[in-house]
Amino acid sequence: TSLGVAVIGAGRMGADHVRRISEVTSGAHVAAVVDVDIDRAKTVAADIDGCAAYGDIAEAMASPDVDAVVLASPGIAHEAALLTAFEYDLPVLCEKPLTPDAASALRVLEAEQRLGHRRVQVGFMRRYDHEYIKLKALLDSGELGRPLMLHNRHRNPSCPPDFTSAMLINDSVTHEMDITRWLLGQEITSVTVMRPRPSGNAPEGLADPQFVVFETDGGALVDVEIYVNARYGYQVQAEAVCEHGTARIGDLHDMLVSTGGRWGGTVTPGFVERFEEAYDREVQAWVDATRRGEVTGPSAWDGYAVASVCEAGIRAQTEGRRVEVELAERPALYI
Ligand code: ISE
Repeated sequence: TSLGVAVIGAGRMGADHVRRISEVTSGAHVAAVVDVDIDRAKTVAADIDGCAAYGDIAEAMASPDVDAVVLASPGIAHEAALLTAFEYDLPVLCEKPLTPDAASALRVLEAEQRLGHRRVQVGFMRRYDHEYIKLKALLDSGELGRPLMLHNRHRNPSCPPDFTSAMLINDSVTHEMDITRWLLGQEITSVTVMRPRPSGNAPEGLADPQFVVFETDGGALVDVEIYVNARYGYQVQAEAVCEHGTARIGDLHDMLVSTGGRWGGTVTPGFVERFEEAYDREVQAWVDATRRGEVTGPSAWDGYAVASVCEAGIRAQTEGRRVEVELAERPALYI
């Protein structure tokens, strides 16, 4: 039988997941759309046969039509929604961040442990991008030897008007925190943040771009250039430098055109387009695992670990120094 999904949050990501589950994913349907703004929920639900709209999360979760939850509300609302989902023992695909800070993420971890089984997959969709998957397979094969350094570039054409200097770290670089831990199979132990004189494209007062350095417990060094007002498009690249070779992703062009004395391809306009296939694969993998009664993919532990690295990152940014990451011990449920 088809999995009945409640999508919580009818904003950009929520509406995109509603479309995806309805049109792309197999084995699932959107049974409910939930938003504090009930009119917004109704508008999104109206396009889907048999889909209910709710203003209240618990009410939606109590519905017999709801088997699982996609959580796409703002991060600040995640903790309460996750704890409610645990009460109903529902599987949740939780958009990043798990929660906005490490203390609340730890509370979620503890609640999931009390439940006794994993229920949460965190929406770090880069792990489902075919280029990152290839890079991880190559690194895991050992063919290039030990990874020494990882260079990352993360560029957005522009940022939302309310974007702050801290958000470059905890909204954007958060993806590199997860992908670094996943690619290398190592924890990040310290963060340093440096910044050049801000770009003239950036709104007044925003420290954009920034240059972030991670150290890891495996002795690797990782840098991230984050530039959220790069204008020309959305670009995410990574290069691993290993003992016996290097591997680089994110240059993929699906067509090269030569004309007028120049050659080139196109740059994707935003993350929805760049990672479209990754999102599709992520949601399909989540639905398939859920129907088998399993939970796979990035866990609440990964969400917590990234929240801890974010905290060190924000301190490193404001205090202008290298800050060590404080990480709790990894509970047995996540080993
Ligand atoms: C946004 O929240 C994302 O998740 C995108 O993947 C990232 O590129 C962007 O910088 C963030 O603001």
